[in-house]
Formats: sequence, C-alpha cells, structure tokens
Amino acid sequence: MAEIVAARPFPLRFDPATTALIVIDMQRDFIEPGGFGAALGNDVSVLAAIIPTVAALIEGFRAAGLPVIHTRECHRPDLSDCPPAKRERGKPSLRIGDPGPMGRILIAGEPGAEIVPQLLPAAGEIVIDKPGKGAFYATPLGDHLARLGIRTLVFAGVTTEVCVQTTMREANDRGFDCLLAEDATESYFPEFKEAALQMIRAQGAIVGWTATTAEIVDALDD
Ligand code: TIU
Repeated sequence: MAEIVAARPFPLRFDPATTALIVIDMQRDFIEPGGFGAALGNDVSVLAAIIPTVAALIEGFRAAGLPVIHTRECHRPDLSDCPPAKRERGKPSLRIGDPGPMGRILIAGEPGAEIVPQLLPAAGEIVIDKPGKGAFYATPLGDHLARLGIRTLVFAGVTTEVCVQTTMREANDRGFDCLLAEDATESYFPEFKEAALQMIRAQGAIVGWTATTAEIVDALDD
C-alpha cells in the first residue's frame, strides 16, 4: 500500500497496483487561442501553465508502470452525438462544428480536438473520446477500468469545475476512490478552481481527496 499523508482533507491510503491516472481534455481546443474555450469568451492563456506539471504527473505514472488514460471532449463530424441544447446554448463566437483556425470546433479528428503536443498519449495508452463533460457518459471508460481492476483514480486536466469535477463525481458514484492533483488542473476562473477543490474534499472527502503532483509522484515512488 502507498500513503499520501499530506492529502487533503486527510491521508489517503491506496494500492498503486489498482490505481490509474485520468488526464482530462488537455486539448488544443481548450488551451490554445481560436478553439472552443476561446469561442466561449474565455482567456485560454491561464490553462497552458499547467502543461509541465501534468507532464510530470504522467511521467510519474509511466515510470511506475501504471495506466495513463487520456480523454478528449469531441463530437462526431455529423454532430449526431451533440445534443442541440449543447450546440445552441449561449452566444459563442463559434459553435461546435463550425470551422475555426484549428479546424471544426470540438470535432473528432480535427487539429483543435487533439491533445497538446507536450502531452501526447504514448503507444498503447487508452484515449477516450467523450461527448459529454463526464468521461463515463456514453463511453467505454467504465469497461476499461473494470478490465484493469482499477479502484483508485487520480485526476488531472481541464477545466477543474467542469469536465474534471463532473468526471470525479461520476467516478465517486461508481465506487472509485478519487484524488485530484491540485496543481495539474486549471480553470478559466481561479475562484471556481478553488471552490471546486474545497467542495471535493469537504464533508470528509465527499467526492475525494486533493494533493500536489509532487506528493502523488513521491507516493508512487515509495
Ligand atoms: N468550458 C469549460 O470550462 N470546459 C468545457 O467546456 N469542457 C471541459 O472542461 N473539458
């Protein structure tokens, strides 16, 4: 067993042999100018800052021989898996499926839907394309985790209070222990990130734990 004594709100004991990392939506569409995040009116520059930390977390899992799973929020080119309510909501400058500088917004196979080059999946790593905010909805993620015998999930990626928190809540309801890497996740809204971290670990880790990337990688080393 491994233990992260400094995890919040209290120490987390877990078995590395049944632990996987899920890196949520580190895609150009959320992190680079001209993509979905920018079309929604966000300053996307804040998200790129976590790329080196996410890379360090991924390397820690690879070095320990543990699974790294990547997700991408994207839709089929015919938009058959994109609810009109999702596409039509609000007043984005570009809607899902519209042509933009990185190809069609949030469409599988387009440059914008790809993971940023610094964090590309290694050969053999699972990549989940997901139409929703949660990575379990309408995907084979649960089947992969059952096949691998995973019980503890470590989370990184963007954005903290949208796709990361939604997926953590889905995982929590499915019986996984969930740990969020505080410095390997980011939001367009600093106050929302902080609130999400607090609501995850409140009430005796009602959704899960949080810890730093260094604390998590150190525990894997032990
Ligand atoms: N808008 C926003 O904060 N996030 C998303 O739309 N998707 C993800 O979080 N991946």
